[in-house]
Formats: sequence, structure tokens, C-alpha cells
Amino acid sequence: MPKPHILYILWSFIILSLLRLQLNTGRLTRIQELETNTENLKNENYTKYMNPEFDKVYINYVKKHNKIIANLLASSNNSSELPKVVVVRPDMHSGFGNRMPGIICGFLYSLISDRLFFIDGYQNFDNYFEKDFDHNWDTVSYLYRGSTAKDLHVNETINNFTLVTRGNFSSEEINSYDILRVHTWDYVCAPLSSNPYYKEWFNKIIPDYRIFTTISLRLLRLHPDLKSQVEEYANNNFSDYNIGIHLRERKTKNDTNSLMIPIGHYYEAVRMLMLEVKNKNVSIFVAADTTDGRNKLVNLLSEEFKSNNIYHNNNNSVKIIHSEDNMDLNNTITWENSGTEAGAIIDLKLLGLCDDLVLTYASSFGFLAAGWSHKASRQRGLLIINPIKKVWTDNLQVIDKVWMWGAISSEPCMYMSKLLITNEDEETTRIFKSNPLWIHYSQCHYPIEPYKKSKKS
Ligand SMILES: Nc1nc2c(ncn2[C@@H]2O[C@H](COP(=O)(O)OP(=O)(O)OP(=O)(O)O)[C@@H](O)[C@H]2O)c(=O)[nH]1
Ligand SMILES: [Mg+2]
Repeated sequence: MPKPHILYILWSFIILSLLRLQLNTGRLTRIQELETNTENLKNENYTKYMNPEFDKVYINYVKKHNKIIANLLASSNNSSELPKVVVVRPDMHSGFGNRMPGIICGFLYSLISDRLFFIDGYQNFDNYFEKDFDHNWDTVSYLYRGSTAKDLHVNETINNFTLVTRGNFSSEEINSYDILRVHTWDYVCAPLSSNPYYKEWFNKIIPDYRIFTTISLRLLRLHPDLKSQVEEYANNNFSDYNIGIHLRERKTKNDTNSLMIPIGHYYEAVRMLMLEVKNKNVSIFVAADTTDGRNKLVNLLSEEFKSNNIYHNNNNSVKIIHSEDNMDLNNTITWENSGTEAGAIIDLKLLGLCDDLVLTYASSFGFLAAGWSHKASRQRGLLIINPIKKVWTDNLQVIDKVWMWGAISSEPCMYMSKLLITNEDEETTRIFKSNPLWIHYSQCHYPIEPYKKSKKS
């Protein structure tokens, strides 16, 4: 039989080991949590975009959502009262640039109106994003069959801009609806940050007005499989300094979308940027919607930085890179666009990791890349090339109407802001313009000429 003091030593050893194990497990969980929260992408320390005030709001929302839904679905629940909700129905046939803005708007509406947030009809969402709470409308929609609903946005047909810009989402009228619905391609919620009812909230929670970035980095976290592909690509291909280009050629050929962005203009923008880059290893990352267009641009750039390098005095090494090789495949989800969903989302994230971005107003894809990024707070203005109308001429040598815009923010534009300014009453327009970003929000290609509704008094 061991002596009592040996037993004591043995017992202390077991207790200490258990304590160490618990400490380590605790630390591991915390590290894992941190990693998921900050997206451990290349140059994490530089690219971290943290907003602790919003994080608190988000974490509380997640807890609230999970608790309410668990109660609602519990077999013991016999209350007939349903939680009020915001439901976003993204247009799956359009691309990421047209799907994500509405999702971010819907979540913002749900936060300020104290409603639960759901997404309706996003096939395979879980393959691309990581979820903190179940926002699939299918989970609860059967309970809402007899419920009252109000459409806040239905593309260009219905847009309640007076409500968004200066209305109260907690009013009796709005509260009388169980469901607020959002169906849009646009970043239509931008004027909410002008709304006097919510000014204080924004000033406290998202004071820099990077609303899209703040929300998207929490709500639309990349799926770990895709995240590791992005990390691997960036680790193997990105350099000290990265310029991202988004080339968009394949626009549909109707009146409003008959837009052309000359490849040469992207090249000119990069030449301008490179004037300021010195003593660096540079990567120029080209994301494009066609293989042909991408190859043309890659060739132009390669030629520039090989034999005819006017920047050799700047002592840079330059390599031109791209990721997506499936642009000749048919995307079965989006109409008219090619490539794969995974390829597009990887291109989006990689663009977002770049130090400088050259984009075009012809595409919301690039704007999304700029906003959906930890680098959003560091990027100097995006360089945005205005598309030109195809009918003008195909001969780029005679084009003299060229616009380029260095944007002040990484927020997406709101193409319907021009409609708001043209059609809403004076007070709504005045309040919208109290927003420091109103000019930025209003710089979009579409509609080029805002159509006029009969003006309200
Ligand atoms: N992989 C990849 N896919 C792209 C790229 N550009 C466009 N696409 C594909 O084309 C789709 C374009 O749709 P959006 O993202 O909505 O962009 P948009 O140019 O505003 O499109 P519209 O508003 O419909 O004219 C994307 O979702 C992708 O599927 C690119 O650079 N890389
Ligand atoms: Mg678009």
C-alpha cells in the first residue's frame, strides 16, 4: 500500500494535468475563434479589419437569433406569436456583384428594426460561406404562411426610399408587418446611414461608414475550403505589393448594358500606378470574365514590363498572375456569365487582398471585391474606369471621352441613388445628401440617364 504522501503527490499530479489540459483546450478554442473571426489571409497583421463595436452587436444578434429560433421550433412551443423578420431574396441568376449588396442591406435592416434575418432561395449557400446562425428561410417559412408582408425593395419597381432615408422602422405602420421583404441587385440601403433615426447608431457602431465591409466580413465569411485555396494562392503568388485588376467584357447587349471597357484603359491605369511604386516585388493580379480578354491584358502588361519597361529606374520586379482558368465553362447558376461560382468567389477575395485596385463602373463585381476585404480600410481610392457605349465607335484610337475616378471609399455604389435624387421629394433628397458618402454612392454607370417618375409634391 503506497504511503499517504505518495498518494497526495499522485493526486496533485492528476489535478495539475487536468488543469493544464483544460487551459490548453480553452486556449485552442480561443485561437480557433480568433482565426475564424479575422480570416487568416496573407499579411494578416496588415489586413485585419476589426470593428469591436460592430462585433458586439453581431455576437449579440447571433445569440438572439439562435435562441429565438430554438424556442420557436421547440415541440413545447405553443405560442402563436411569430418573431418579426426581414427576408432577402437574392437573384441567383445574377452574379455575386448583384447578389451580395441586397444580403448586406437585409441584415442592416434587421439590426436597426430588431427583426430576425433570413435569406430565401440561396442554393448551396453553405458550400461557399460559413454560417454563425441558420438564416435559411426554408427553416421557418412554413410558419409564416398567413403572415403580413411589406416589400421594401423589388428591383426597380418598388423602392421605399422615403422610409429608408428618413422613416422609422419601429413605427406602428412598419411594426404591423410580420415580414419585410428585400429583393434587389443594388446597394439600396446606403441612405439608411443618412436617416436621422439611426444616425446615432451608425456614429457609434460603424462610424467610418464602411458598412458593407463591416457587415460582409462577419455575415459572409468564406467557407474554410475556399479560404484555404485563397490563402495558398496568395502565399505562392502574391508579392510585397499587389495590384488587382478586374476586367469585365461580357456585358449583355441591351440598351443600358451596351458598355465597353477598352482593355487598353486598364493597362494605362496600371502604368499610372506603377509610376509611384519603387524598389518592390510587384504582382499584378488579373481577374477577368473571359479568357480571351484576360490573355490580351496579360500580354499587354507582360510586354510593358519586359522589353519596353519605362520604369526600370524604379527598381521593381513585376510578375503578372491570374487564378481562374475555367472562364470558358458555362456557369449553370448565373445567366450569361461564365466560369464557376467557386472560381468567381476566389477571384473576388484575391482582388480584395490587393493593395491597389483597378476596376470598372461597368461591373459591381469589382466593387464587391473592394468592399469584402480586410484591406478595405487601407486601400487608397479604387481606380475606376468608366465604360463607354459600344455604339460610339469600336476604334479606341479615336476615343477622347475617357473617365477615371479615384474613389474615396471601398463601399459599393448605389446605382439607384440617381433615381432617388431625381424622383423623391426634396426633404428625402436633402437628408440623403447629408451623408458624407452620397457623391461616392451616386457614381454608377446605371442608369446613365435616370428616368423620371411623376414628381411628388
Ligand atoms: N472568376 C471570375 N468570374 C467573373 C469575373 N467577372 C465576372 N465574373 C462572373 O460573372 C458574374 C458577373 O456578375 P456580377 O458579379 O453581378 O457583376 P456585374 O458585372 O455587375 O454583372 P451585371 O450587373 O449582371 O451586369 C460573376 O458573379 C462571375 O460569375 C472575374 O473576374 N472572375
Ligand atoms: Mg451589377
